[in-house]
Amino acid sequence: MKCRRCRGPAVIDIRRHNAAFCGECFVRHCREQVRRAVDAFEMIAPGERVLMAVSGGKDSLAAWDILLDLGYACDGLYLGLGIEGATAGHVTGDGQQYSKTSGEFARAYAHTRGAHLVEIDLPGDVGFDIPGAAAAVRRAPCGVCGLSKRHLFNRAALDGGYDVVATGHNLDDEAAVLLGNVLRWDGPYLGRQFPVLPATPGFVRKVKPLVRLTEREMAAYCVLRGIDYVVDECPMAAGNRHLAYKDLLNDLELRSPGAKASFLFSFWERGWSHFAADAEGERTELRPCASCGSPTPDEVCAFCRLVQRVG
Ligand code: Q46
Ligand code: ZN
Repeated sequence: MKCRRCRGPAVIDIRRHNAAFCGECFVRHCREQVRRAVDAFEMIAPGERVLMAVSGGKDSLAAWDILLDLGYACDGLYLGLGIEGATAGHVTGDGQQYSKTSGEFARAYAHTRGAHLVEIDLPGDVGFDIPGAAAAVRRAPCGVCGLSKRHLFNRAALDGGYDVVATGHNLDDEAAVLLGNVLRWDGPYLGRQFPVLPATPGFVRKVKPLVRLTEREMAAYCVLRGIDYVVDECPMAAGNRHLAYKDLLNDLELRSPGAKASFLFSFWERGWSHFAADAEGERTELRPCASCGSPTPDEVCAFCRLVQRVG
């Protein structure tokens, strides 16, 4: 197996591109894929400040590394979720240290790279952890977690004067979400599934620079670049429907290399625009949350309601 670019010995092959790469050329290839995604979807304009949401996992640390190498002014944001075994039944022995360990990886990367990491600790700064809040409001942990992340990422970006929040969602994540949305033909969700969500009053732009790269490629990238990351999945993800969709898509990809990328990118090229109006139609009058001031259709925003109910 030879590298497509330099003809040296290859270390990774990518069947959907029908190509193999040596370590150095693979790192270049990953940067190129991010550059193409950023350009094609107009994710980041020159001079804008980016806040990269890092979990300590491979995807977000790789994305941060690549954005820095591409020359973007990009700080990291780590949100401590307090997933350390607070609720019996959800968390296994291995998962008890999840948030602690993932925070250490995020800090270690920032330190070696000399990059700035903004930190928010849910238990310390807001007063609850994800397992505890989920139990208190009798909702699935991932629902409570997603709501908290959306709110706090946006707040941190506004407070810090950032133009864009970037997240580490990769091609596998997006294809799995798309499959779920298509199985239900969920118009509003399909209309909102795009690599860029434009800024609206009170909300900064949100972008997904890794949409052209897979999980496997991001793991290889981190190994080749010497980036240490938390290998365990979040213990709350077990039983998550998206994991089943990922397995299905991986089976399909084995039989038909390129099927996953084609499913996702054809949707953005030809399908998405048909649903954009569904997402628009959902938008109602917004007013400032009585508690935090974020735009919301209700008296108090969903996050502040959560804080009130749990507190
Ligand atoms: S961190 Fe949060 Fe994920 Fe863990 S609790 Fe669920 S949503 S699985 S990306
Ligand atoms: Zn090469």
